[in-house]
Amino acid sequence: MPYTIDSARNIFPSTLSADAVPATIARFGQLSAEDQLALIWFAYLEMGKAITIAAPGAANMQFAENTLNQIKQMTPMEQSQAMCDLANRADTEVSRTYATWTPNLKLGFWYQLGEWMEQGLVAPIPEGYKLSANASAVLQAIRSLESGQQITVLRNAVVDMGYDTGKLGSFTRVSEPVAPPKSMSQRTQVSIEGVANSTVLEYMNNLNANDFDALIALFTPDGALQPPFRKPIAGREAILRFFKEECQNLRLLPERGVSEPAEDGYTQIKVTGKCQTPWFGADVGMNIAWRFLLNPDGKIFFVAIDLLASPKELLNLVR
Ligand code: 45D
Repeated sequence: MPYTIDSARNIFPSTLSADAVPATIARFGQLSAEDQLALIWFAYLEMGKAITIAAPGAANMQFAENTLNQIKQMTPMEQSQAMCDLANRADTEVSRTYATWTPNLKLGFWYQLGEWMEQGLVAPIPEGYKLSANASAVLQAIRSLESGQQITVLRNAVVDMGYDTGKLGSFTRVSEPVAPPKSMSQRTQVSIEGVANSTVLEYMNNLNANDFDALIALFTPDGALQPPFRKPIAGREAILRFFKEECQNLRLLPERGVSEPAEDGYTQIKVTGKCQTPWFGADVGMNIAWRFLLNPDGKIFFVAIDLLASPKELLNLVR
């Protein structure tokens, strides 16, 4: 029986992903907007002691600028309300605009608000704000996660805010500009212990070079990519858009892997290693698995990227 995207999702089923992340996000989502904002602010401050977040580039910020200035000009009460409205996914002008942004623009927007809150230009979380018991428990759960899982929880909290795009009707997505790929002389080549497959190596090298056109050519037209804790993104057009919107300047550091024949002349390859986001650079190495299913022509029919449960999983290469 030939593979479907659904059946492909089950290759290397013993891979343990970080279930604590979706579990924590689900608990977070049950809290009041005030608790959500305060909790994530406390978590953000605590993490900031150990890791440094990179300021977003100006090209990135220009799209959020109008909304940021609009908030800066509000009274402190209105500012707090606008932030709660975002967490509540309320139907407001700011929440509607926010909803049209890619994750990086949303993160950049909050980065700027955080700076302003610290500088006293935007209403801070009230001093001595007391978290509810549930919120304290969620904060404790976040503290116990490894840093790669912590920043994933934070990113998800930010991405989930704003008005529901499903209720927006037709709208234009707003994303940061796509920089040209790295020049050939600037590119690096990965090597992966146990894997010499050229498609997999080119996948890593092209993604590291932001060469999304060469990268998408490695996929079958009906291929799919499944990011951590998300449904598969299917088809070259959708995957290419995802690369341009969410994958600039990632650093993939694959370490080892295993390659074996699968049904119908397909090949399944699992690779483990680290991945760095431009937001935190080498401060945070996320433990990652890539689970590839290549068709008989060596094209990528499916690849899942999993955030691993623990560093121990980096050594789990069994079927
Ligand atoms: O006042 O092979 C709050 C793919 C509210 C592609 C805030 C991949 C309160 C294929 C929000 C707290 C992409 C899938 C303020 C690989 C408040 C592929 C501000 C994987 C001020 C490998 C909060 C890539 C702020 C991966 C500013 C796994 C929070 C990428 C900022 C993972 C949080 C990237 C930030 C991650 C989090 C990035 C910047 C997890 C960034 C996280």
